[in-house]
Amino acid sequence: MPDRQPAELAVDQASLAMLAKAAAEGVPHAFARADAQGKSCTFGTDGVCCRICHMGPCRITKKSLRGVCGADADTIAARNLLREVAAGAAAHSDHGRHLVHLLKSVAEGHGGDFCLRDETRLREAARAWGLTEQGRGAPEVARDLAHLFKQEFARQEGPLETLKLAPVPRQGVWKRQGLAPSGIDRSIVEALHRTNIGVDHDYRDLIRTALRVGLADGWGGSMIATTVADILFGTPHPVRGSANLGVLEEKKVNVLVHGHEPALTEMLVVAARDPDILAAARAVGAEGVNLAGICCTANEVLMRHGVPVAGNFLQQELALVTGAVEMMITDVQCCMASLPEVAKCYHTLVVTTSPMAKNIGAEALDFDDERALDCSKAILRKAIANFPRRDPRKVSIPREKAPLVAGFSNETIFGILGGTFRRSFRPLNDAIITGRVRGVAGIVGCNNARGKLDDYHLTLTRELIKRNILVLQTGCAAVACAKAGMLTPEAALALAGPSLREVCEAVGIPPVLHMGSCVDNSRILMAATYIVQEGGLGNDLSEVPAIGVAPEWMSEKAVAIGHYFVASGVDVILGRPFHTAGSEAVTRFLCEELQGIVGAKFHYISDVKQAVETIVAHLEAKRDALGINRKTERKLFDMKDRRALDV
Ligand code: SF4
Ligand code: MSK
Repeated sequence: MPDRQPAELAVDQASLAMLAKAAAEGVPHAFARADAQGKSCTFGTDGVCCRICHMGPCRITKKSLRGVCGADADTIAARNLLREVAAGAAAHSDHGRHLVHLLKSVAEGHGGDFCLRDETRLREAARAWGLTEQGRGAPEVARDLAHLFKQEFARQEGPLETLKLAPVPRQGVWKRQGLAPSGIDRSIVEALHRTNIGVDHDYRDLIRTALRVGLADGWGGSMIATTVADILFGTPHPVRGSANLGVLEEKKVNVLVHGHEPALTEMLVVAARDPDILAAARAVGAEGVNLAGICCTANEVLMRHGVPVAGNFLQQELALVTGAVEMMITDVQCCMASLPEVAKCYHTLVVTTSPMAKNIGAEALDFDDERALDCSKAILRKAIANFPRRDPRKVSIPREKAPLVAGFSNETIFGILGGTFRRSFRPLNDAIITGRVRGVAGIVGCNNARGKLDDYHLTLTRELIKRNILVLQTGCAAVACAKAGMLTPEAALALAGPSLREVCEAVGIPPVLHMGSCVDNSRILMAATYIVQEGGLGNDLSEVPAIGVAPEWMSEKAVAIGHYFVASGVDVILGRPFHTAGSEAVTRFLCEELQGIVGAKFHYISDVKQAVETIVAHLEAKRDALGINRKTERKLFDMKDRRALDV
């Protein structure tokens, strides 16, 4: 059991109750394992342990300043960081690739139960990527778009087409600095090549490569994943939902979806409402099937269907501790290896549906895109058959669940701000220019078992909206705020500063906007781009009063996200540092010198108060540079002035 006191582990009562239950029932979990790990090895934390070849592992110490091959702390720390970025970019981008394959299948008429749900988004995307769509059928356009996207993965020469979505001056920075990536796959492969023993030893070059790979993720793989998901499953619009472990239902068959890929889950949503499935549930004494989610698969189906969210990353085991989950369906990314072990303490079945994400103790189920609905029904029938095995003595579902509003895609924000016929970001730009909104903060990323679940996310979000800063969120950060009730317009407006509240009430948006899953950080890139394109707030992303924050991050994907934000000209605050402390040069390059290369840099800030001060100072400095903080004197015109007007 954890060494830390319960109050040091989590903020929300539901998690604390399940941690207490787990302790009483001897169920393992991440918080206890984090404490059992003890203090992390400083060679690893400092990034100066190298396992790249078998003359090592080598560790850099005061006595031994180089590894066997001669690599020093700077090379080793930068190589390790680049490998993390490559792995994170690979995860997001492979997710995008799977969706592109599905788009192609649907366009060619063998996508089974899937369809092109959002033709408007399809045509907009086709135009954005320079394809002709007018006068052509949707399947034909979709086939061409799928082909173009596949080429983006395979491209061997020239920059990614998708970079053209960025503001032109930013494209110029990438070109001048040699940061524009070619094919997504090629960028990742090159990163692995460069970090082999005996290749790239210049930490500056390695970090520049990390920025390039990050761009291949953010503007490439992730952008493609978001776009195709919208085309296939629908672009999100505001939708009501609820979050926290209290969404589980005592009288229903509880099925949790967990991971990141939305395709199967889309069909599970349909299958869970099927009359045959409901009848099967009733036949075993349940009142129905309750589908809920964990992590970003949850965010995907929340954004599109209002499916309730049971929790974020660190609640995946705690959800099973309720004893009320018949089945957890995992796909890819962030699904803990421990799930089958926790499930064994109850009656829960853990199944995997991705051929690349198997787990000992979990049943691997086939999921065939062409028979998606049938597969989904078969999976649900298995969960239903497990309901009679539930042990009522072990069931305890926390009462906590909070209402929320999610679904803020850019397409929706355009509509809300400008109306159907004059879709525009103008009201937001005007609010920033007049100072009623001081700027925009994207608060994103994971939970980390080394810290206190949700604490940094919630404190930071509260403090920023109080200071009239609009907050955009994705991933587990958004779920943290959802659980705290901060994703309802009413609650968040009550916490917002007076001028932010006034703007939000006038245009009809909440001060904290849930924009989706972790691949949907691409939506935040595009939001910043639309602000630039709307005019009045600079010509490049680096001029916009905006900042990215990953308070409780843990995943390599977050490392990649940080790099594409910074490479796009947006500063990033990390609540815990990268593993680079063993190299002053690498840390200085990331946290100071990148400013001169891409116009943005990283900040390592573990103290939330300091983060708030840094964010406010950063946004105000951007405002000063734009000249929008200057007070212009109001002059009342008299008749003489009016006559002098040359109209
Ligand atoms: Fe050691 Fe160099 Fe091999 Fe790394 S690459 S393990 S530093 S010899
Ligand atoms: S799920 S990557 S813990 S945000 Fe996207 Fe959450 Fe981070 Fe996984």
